[in-house]
Amino acid sequence: MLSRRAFCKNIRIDELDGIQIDHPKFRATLMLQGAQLIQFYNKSADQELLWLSPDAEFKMAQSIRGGIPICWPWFGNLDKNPAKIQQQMASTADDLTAINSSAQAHGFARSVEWRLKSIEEHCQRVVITLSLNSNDYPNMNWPFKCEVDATFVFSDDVSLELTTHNTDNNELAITQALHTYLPTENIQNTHVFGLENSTYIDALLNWREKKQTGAVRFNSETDRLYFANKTIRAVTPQATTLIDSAHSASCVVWNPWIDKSQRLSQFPDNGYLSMFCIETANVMHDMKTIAPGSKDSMTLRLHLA
Ligand code: TA6
Repeated sequence: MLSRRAFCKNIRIDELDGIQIDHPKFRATLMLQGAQLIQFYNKSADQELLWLSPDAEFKMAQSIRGGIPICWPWFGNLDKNPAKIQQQMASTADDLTAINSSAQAHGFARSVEWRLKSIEEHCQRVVITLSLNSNDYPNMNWPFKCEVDATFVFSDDVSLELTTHNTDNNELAITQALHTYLPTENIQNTHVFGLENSTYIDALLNWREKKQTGAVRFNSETDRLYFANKTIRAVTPQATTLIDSAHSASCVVWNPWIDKSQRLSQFPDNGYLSMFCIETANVMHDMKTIAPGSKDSMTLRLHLA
């Protein structure tokens, strides 16, 4: 772990280690488990760009509710993924049934500890890379050798580049998402622009395909996989956040609303009023197939308008 640096210091919250960065432009908290950014505060704008559940727990092998969980090497429930993703995990139909029932939602990267690969501190920005490799998850019956890097560039804004390096001799298929939790002072006065006229799969309507008309608004449980790759503008009463992505042509929009809020772990019953998720992704047919020895990246940039 780090020795004391200009802006970065080691922290521990309950069972988990992390890095706290206090820079003239921003403050951020990055946990080693899951390479999970749980807080980013823009000092000049006096704005928190991420939402962290007030009931968040910091326990080994359990994803933290909030910030930007990294969903990898699959998104959501394995059995809702393309056949290629599922078949990588199992050679027979029986194995597949067994795997689908036991595989954790959103993959395992968010519940294992990543290693600190590098830190660069500059007067205008701080760059931190955490990495995960096959030796870090031996008991996840993930049959591939690969190295994953999560590179964060912090300044007035924050970018995250997730790079998968296939170091195996076989082709690797993944789905993935940066499951970004955003804050709002009023979910019913929150609008998401940039997805107009795009196609989406509605996970609450039997995964039926639909078309978005106008801005996305929230007045009930919302769980949609959009296929679009434009800048997304999330407008809340307190701020407008721009979400730019690269090498991603899909994005998940989610709010649990009342009933699901009561079933979710680490989530207050009224949590749905103060958060929503816009998840930069490669899901469904936007999955990535990586040849042996090749690399593939997906990038997210969060900034205030
Ligand atoms: O991204 C939306 C979603 O797949 C929802 O269906 C909901 O399950 C959410 O992710 C949170 O999942 P988690 O496993 O973090 O509770």
